[in-house]
Amino acid sequence: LGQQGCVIWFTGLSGCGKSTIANALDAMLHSQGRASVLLDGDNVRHGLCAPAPVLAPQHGQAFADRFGLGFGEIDRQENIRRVGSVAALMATAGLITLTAFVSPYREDRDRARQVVTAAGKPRDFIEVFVDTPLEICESRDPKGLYKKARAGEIAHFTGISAPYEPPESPEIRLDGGSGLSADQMAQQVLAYLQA
Ligand code: GGZ
Repeated sequence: LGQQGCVIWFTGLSGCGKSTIANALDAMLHSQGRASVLLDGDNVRHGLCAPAPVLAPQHGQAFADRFGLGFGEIDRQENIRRVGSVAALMATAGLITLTAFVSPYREDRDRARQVVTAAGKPRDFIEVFVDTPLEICESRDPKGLYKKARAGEIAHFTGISAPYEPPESPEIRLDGGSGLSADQMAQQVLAYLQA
């Protein structure tokens, strides 16, 4: 009865393709009648982890300074902690939970893995490293963020002025430099899930 939940944790640089691949996988799962949900920077960072400028009008500066998240190391740590915790709850409820965050720190991803597997089984956390070379991500630059980061207009930008720690043993590594489409890479993840 029902389906077993799990967390499929995408990690990689800004512009590596993780959101696009996760969206494609989400659509494939839906078309198979499976209950899935996608958490990514675009939805979570405007709500659960809204930044200080968003929170300040409603809650005041003191509240925003305490709970609003940016991109410094501690802020990312807290972003990933919240996402890991919510993802564990969703997986426990039976959802195939896809998360697409840069999640640059190994320790934070490992902690998310612990939270998810403590609530379920070891195989419930599937780390997917979208391994796209920085030069490719930077050449895409859909939001012009790399350009701004190079110009020093954005601080702590992953790959430019902040670190990215690649996973050492992800369940799945997708080669973002291979020329495969997002759909093809989503298929690779789907094949893993089906196996
Ligand atoms: C990295 C940043 C930054 C900095 C804004 N560094 O390409 P995008 O735009 O859509 O994806 C990036 C997103 C990263 O948010 P996450 O919540 O995934 O980050 S983390 O997991 O590290 O907490 C990028 C945009 O936000 N962005 N400033 N300084 N990416």
